[in-house]
Amino acid sequence: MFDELSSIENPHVRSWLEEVATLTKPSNIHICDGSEEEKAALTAQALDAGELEELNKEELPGCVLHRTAQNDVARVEHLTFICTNEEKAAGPNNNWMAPNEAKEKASKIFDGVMEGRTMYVVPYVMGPIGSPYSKVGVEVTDSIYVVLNMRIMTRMGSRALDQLGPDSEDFNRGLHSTADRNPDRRYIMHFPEENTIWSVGSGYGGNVLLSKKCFALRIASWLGRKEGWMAEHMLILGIEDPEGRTTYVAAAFPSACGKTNLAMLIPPESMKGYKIWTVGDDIAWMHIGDDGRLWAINPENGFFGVVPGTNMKTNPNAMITVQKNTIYTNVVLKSDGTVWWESHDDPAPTEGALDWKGNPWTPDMKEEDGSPKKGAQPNSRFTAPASQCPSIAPNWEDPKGVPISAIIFGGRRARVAPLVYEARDWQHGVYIGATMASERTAAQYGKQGEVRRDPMAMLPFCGYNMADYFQYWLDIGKRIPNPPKIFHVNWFRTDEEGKFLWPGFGENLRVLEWIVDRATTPEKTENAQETPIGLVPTTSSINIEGLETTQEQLEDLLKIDPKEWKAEVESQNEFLDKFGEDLPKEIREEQGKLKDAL
Ligand code: OXD
Ligand code: MN
Repeated sequence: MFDELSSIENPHVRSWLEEVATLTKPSNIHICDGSEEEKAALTAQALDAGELEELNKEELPGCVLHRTAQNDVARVEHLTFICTNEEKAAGPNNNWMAPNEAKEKASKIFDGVMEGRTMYVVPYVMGPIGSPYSKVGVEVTDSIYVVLNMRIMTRMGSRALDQLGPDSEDFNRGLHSTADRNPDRRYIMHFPEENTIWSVGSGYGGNVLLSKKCFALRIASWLGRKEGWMAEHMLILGIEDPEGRTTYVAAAFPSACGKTNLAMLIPPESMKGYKIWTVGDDIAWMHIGDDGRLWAINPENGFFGVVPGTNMKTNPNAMITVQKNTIYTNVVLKSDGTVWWESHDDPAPTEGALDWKGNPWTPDMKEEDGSPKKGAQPNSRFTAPASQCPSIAPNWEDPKGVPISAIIFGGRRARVAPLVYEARDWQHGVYIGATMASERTAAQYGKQGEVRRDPMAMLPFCGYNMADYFQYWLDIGKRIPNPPKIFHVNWFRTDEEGKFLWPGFGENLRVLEWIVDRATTPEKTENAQETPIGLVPTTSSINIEGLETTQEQLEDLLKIDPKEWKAEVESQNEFLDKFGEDLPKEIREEQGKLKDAL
């Protein structure tokens, strides 16, 4: 029926594509091969259509700008659904819709949605080509912007169909249409029982690059539990010490808490001989290796990073990464064809610039409420190839991944959580991850000081009942003969006046140094002390030489205030109680131990 599809050998892929084409009724079908010629042709077409704008060829070779619709600039958690047969499988942490109801609802929007348009078929691999831990997906979309982003974020094209093989059914089926971008007809639906995703009505990355949050986290977390591995919202980095030994850690922080910056950290002057190797900045897929350790791959091929706040101080490696072959979304366009955003190293353009909406913009402009009018959308993004990052690990595409010695959880807390502490054991670590939280600050969104629980940074991304997810963490911990040590960090602790106590950025390596020391030399005991919340560094074991941080400030950074912690334990219940009887008893057990110790 669809001649273009006859070149696809795998009958399961072909019949699913026929089904999708029958529903969406495209005028053309294009099967992406991933070639340079294809990229050039699609880019030219998008430039012609005004979907992309070319940037300054000398300053930013191979870079383009895209502007989304103004009502379509972020992930939409309230329109994101887990569609399982049983409602309980989705849990109180997800919106649920019955699969039949979801398909009926979305089919009405998908019906004929590609009439007069081209349906792009994007086969892709998550993970290094040929890795036993990689997985194949096929995304169908009517957006060239999506195709070009997927080309950076995944290993896309013919090689994905080669990796899948002629008759495997093990691939993610992702259907996307930008449709009319009407928020009332926007749905991000996941069918984990069918390894399927339907996304309609949005053109924003997190909703439409189905490989990323939808497949690599929501669906993959489900598959991982079924198949005995873990899909986590974690960066992966290697810390090479002056002796040339590299230790790998994985770290989970809520969105917009600096994962990309930490993944690309540049050691401070005072720590010569150290080097940070970036393996991934957002997602880790982890398996138990033959040697009994936990091994991680980065399933992605690029970075989809938040732009504002990125500069030569916060993240020089990211700045270098985005100088070529990068898709910028919703940033300021300067008159010379280069780009700008809030807190860029260069001063704001005073003439001839266009804001993210495409309107003339100058930095003195004000919103109706008198606040400064931002030129770049606060969630504006860069999409850039990971291979361009100066700190990319030489082994980042090793099919077996890298061995993880430590898992680090973190949040943004003005008080309560110390700079760093270590879990006594895996079960205690799961409790620390399960009760992870971040405060919204004035500079962020929502009510200042409000605490949002975001267990393992997976609250928006866990594709099933989080009570079962905690249980899975507890269970898999017992199956890892040599599990990573678990830590918690907080770079954001403030003093009485609200000033940050810790310098952050490159200096965070001083904390990583302690973590590595703890994780790799368990026989050492003099560098940590037992407290009710876990093991906290002794004040002499965090190196503050050369910092302005005083010994008193370090003591404040490491202080455990029993009063604050008692309130913290109580406040955890508001979240934990949601899971009722399903919450693993071990979580309550750890909570009880903490309460008693306080
Ligand atoms: C992201 C997120 O885009 O976590 O990585 O929201
Ligand atoms: Mn993320």
